[in-house]
Amino acid sequence: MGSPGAGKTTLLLRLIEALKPLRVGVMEADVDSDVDARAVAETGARVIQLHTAGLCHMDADMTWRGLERLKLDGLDVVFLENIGNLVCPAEFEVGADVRLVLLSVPEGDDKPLKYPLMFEKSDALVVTKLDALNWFDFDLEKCAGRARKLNPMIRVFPVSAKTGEGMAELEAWLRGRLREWRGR
Ligand SMILES: Nc1nc2c(ncn2[C@@H]2O[C@H](COP(=O)(O)OP(=O)(O)OP(=O)(O)O)[C@@H](O)[C@H]2O)c(=O)[nH]1
Ligand SMILES: [Mg+2]
Repeated sequence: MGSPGAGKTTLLLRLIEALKPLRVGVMEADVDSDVDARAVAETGARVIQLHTAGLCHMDADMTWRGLERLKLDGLDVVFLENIGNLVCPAEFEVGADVRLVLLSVPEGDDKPLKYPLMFEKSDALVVTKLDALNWFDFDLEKCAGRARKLNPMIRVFPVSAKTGEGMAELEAWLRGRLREWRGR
């Protein structure tokens, strides 16, 4: 989850490579177009594009139907990229085991104050576009503190999909979550 342009698809492209040999499936949800699904398809990952007919979020039923279309055989993990929006996607359960919210440096460190539900409902805050930190007044500590005040359990991962900074920590955490899930 995250605003339009926060870097969701770009991060996914990185994760698909980083998580190999795990086989990743992707469901791209958008109001229109299939540009994100096309970008993901170039990696060789199995991907489907979902259209929400103008809705600003996915819900559990739409996700379930998407999974039926994607087909789970041979996949180890499925990512759902929700509609770009910091409000609605937090309000609807999609049945995900792990929820990530992406907040990019140019958006500003005040977003947990303005869109609290998103940060309350997420397991991890991924601060993206870390390579842009020198050009914006983004205070990482303040941002993380604001998110933790809303959700003391939230994990914070500052990353740059461009330079790869911070990606190893996020990848390790995701692998750990997957192992936990398999051990259930
Ligand atoms: N500098 C920099 N740019 C990035 C980074 N990650 C993504 N971008 C750029 O940010 C823009 C938006 O990235 P996307 O991955 O399309 O964002 P998105 O969240 O999937 O956008 P929507 O699907 O439209 O909601 C693109 O121009 C990316 O190249 C990063 O780590 N650093
Ligand atoms: Mg996208």
